[in-house]
Amino acid sequence: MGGIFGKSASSKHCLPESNLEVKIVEAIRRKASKGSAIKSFNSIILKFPKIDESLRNCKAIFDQFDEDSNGMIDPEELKRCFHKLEISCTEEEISDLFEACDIRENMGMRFNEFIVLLCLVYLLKEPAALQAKSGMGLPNLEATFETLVDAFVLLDKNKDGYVSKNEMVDAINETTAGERSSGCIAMNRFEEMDWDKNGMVSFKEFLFACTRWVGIDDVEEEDDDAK
Ligand SMILES: [Ca+2]
Ligand SMILES: [Ca+2]
Ligand SMILES: [Ca+2]
Repeated sequence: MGGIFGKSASSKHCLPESNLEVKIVEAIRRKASKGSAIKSFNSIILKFPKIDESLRNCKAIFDQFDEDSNGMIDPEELKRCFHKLEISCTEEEISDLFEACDIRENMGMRFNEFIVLLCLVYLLKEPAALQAKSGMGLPNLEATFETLVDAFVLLDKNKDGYVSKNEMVDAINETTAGERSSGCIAMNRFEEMDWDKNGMVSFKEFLFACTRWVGIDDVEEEDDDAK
């Protein structure tokens, strides 16, 4: 799929890696042009307990769509999920999203991968399809996604759709003394967030980091990987 031009050996440096990545960056920039509802890094930190709770509540949704209860949402289950939530995506969009979020590459969405995927859908679909109806019909979750997008937009000071190390440092410098420890933690984790080590944190990388911070990815981390 999409392999018409083959892969030029070493050109993947700062270039967006896929169509989906391009769309995500565009959507983030669009949001950025409207400004962030969040004004400070402190308030992001303060919102974490609420984000945590909301994402955990999402487990029920995950379980509902994991029809065979194997702990993963496979491509077919995902299609039915989108249908049920009235998310209109083309087959290609669904498989792009799936591929982007299936970081273990086992053709199944784990809970944390599913959350990231839904949040990307929220971001990408928001202007057109979703707002017309009552969103995904998951108001709490959507509010959380909005917070996550706002948080990212706040960090992305130059509005290029990525968070650089300098932007992270700036955000931390803006925190008040009392919050500095949290800021330092965020700083230490910048490297860990930036998986592909290109010096930029993409929105997807940021989302996966958020699921790690609230501890969602260790819920069922170890149990059935070995099969
Ligand atoms: Ca399943
Ligand atoms: Ca930036
Ligand atoms: Ca990166």
